[in-house]
Amino acid sequence: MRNFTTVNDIGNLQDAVKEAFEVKANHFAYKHLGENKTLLMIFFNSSLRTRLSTQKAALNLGMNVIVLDVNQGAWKLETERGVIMDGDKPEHLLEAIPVMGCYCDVIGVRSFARFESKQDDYEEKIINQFIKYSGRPVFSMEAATRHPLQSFADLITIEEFKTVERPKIVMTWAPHPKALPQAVPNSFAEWINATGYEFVITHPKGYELDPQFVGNARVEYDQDKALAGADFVYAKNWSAYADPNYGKVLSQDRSWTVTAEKMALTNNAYFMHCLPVRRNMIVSDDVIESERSIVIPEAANREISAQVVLKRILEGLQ
Ligand code: AN0
Ligand code: CP
Repeated sequence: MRNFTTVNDIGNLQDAVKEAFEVKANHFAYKHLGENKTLLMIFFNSSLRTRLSTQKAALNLGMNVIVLDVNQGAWKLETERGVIMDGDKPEHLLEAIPVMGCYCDVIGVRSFARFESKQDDYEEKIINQFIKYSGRPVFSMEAATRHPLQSFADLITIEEFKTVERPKIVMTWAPHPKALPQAVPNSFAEWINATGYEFVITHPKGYELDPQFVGNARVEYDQDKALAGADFVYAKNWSAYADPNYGKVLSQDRSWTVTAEKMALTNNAYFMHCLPVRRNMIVSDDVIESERSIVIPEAANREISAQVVLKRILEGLQ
């Protein structure tokens, strides 16, 4: 594997999940693969899980790790070409990227949607420049439109907990006070569509996702109907995708919060969320604390998804 930004980069999903279970059974089986190789993790945005789990995965593989928080201590970066740089940004991404590439073997990038230009976000302008100009394999730690390490961990978790061959998975929008990217729901949809499981997406009108991610999923505007018989409930907030409201919060309707009443409509479903989660906005305290909440094993699997991806990238470098 060279770069990892979408489900297409992972190849056969069953093989990837099998490899994940092997890695999980023995975290240190490949501890020499990363010897004398350096991972550089670049964060344009905050992170708890991605930061820790990806570092841990790299350490399990024997890699050295450097972490750069671009907004804390590095020069502010201009990202547009042609700008007269007389403002507050002393360095251009077009120098910064190849320079960063000089000091490492593999690069992970976190760069959320900025909501300044839908076209720039959906063309993945930032991470694609890393791929083009760094000279190194690049993987997404959540880019503008996708969060594939999260979706891979979500799939591993579903495979661990499912009790039927073809579970019903419901992804529900839930309210949040601030505008969040569509990356997590886009990516989750892309990965679940690739499994062929029964998949329903539910959200208020106006929160339709990009059709390329919705794919063959059933869209149901009535949350109660969507939840009926669900085996897994995947909650997430996202901002509007459709024009003219791209990146806007259209509703904070708390009747969409995942409560015990809502979970009672399901087939005793497991509750999932990528975290961080705002309690009593997205999900009630009792649901996230319940026995059916698998948010912690889901987060634990972030180490596994990152390790499979890093392992495959390192194998490509041998
Ligand atoms: C981010 C998002 O919704 O994309 C990261 C989730 C992993 N969430 C927040 O900014 C709260
Ligand atoms: N789920 C996830 O990516 O969490 P962080 O934003 O804390 O990395």
